[in-house]
Amino acid sequence: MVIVAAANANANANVLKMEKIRDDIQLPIIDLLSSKSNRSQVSKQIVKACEEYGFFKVINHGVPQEIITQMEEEAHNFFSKPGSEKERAGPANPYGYGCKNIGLKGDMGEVEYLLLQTNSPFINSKYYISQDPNKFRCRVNGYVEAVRELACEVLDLIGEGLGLGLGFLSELIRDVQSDSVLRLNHYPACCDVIDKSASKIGFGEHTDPQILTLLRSNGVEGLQISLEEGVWVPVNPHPDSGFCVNVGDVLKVMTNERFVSVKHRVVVNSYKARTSIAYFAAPPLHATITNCLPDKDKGNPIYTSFTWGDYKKATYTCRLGDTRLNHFKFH
Ligand code: GA4
Repeated sequence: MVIVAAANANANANVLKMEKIRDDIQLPIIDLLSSKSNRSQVSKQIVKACEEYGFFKVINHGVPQEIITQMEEEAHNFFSKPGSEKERAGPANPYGYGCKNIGLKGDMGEVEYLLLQTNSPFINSKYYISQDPNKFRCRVNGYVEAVRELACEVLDLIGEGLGLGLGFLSELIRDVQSDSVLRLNHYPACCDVIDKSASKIGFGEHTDPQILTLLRSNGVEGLQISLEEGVWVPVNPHPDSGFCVNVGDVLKVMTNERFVSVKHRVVVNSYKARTSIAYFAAPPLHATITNCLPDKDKGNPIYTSFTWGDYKKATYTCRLGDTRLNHFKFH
């Protein structure tokens, strides 16, 4: 374990606090190929990972490499454009291009990004996003369809492990009105970081509001998760080019806190730029979010019922690092 004095995870604050870095903890790796022969075992492994870490990696995920490569190429082409051209796709309000500003409440980080709605086929076809908007749109749609399938498979395995009805969770994101989002992030290499421990914050600590997140990176480290306050576990990119999957706040509520949605952040400490692509699987705005565990496991509900639209609105009125779910707790 390494102890470092680091800038507060909130990139706006100039506070130094002691942090512990645990690089001895490894996230569970789930081989989805083995679910073909032993589905119930894999579903148990995933449920356990969601309970203990809220994070896990998947390999043999079935998303074709060609689709991934094409999406990565589009991300690379976009971030290589001159700033003035990228700015034309902004501001991210909440969709579009953003540089350093995160959300609507003044959070900042060493990141530029493109936030795309996945259920609106026309919004991603602007020429300032790509010289060839049709190709861009096709590739984004191809990637979104493939990762949605993967998210559905993971949610079906979770549903089986929890004893929920067939397709109960996955149909929320298969819905044509699903409010899922695709995010392309680019963390430029921070050459002014001399001391490796004095990390700059690329994206400050937060939980993801949605159901499930599927993340890929270009193999450059930076993602860290916090399993306990002030302790950060680096998530090293998997050599088998897998996806990192994490539980969002909505799934935490639906499982009445049996699953954890864990705070994570990205630090910029490398001479190599990090690019990542995140798919945030969300329900339709009108979907009601409530404890959905079978009666025998239900327990006393911790949260009030709310719609995804209510919760999304609340997330945008909060700062990045706020524990937004507290507003929806029974007192
Ligand atoms: C975190 C997860 C997703 O990246 C995101 C982010 C969103 C944004 O960047 O616009 C938020 C953040 C995220 C949570 C709190 C609010 C909203 C920035 C922010 C300060 C797209 C999302 O859905 O919530």
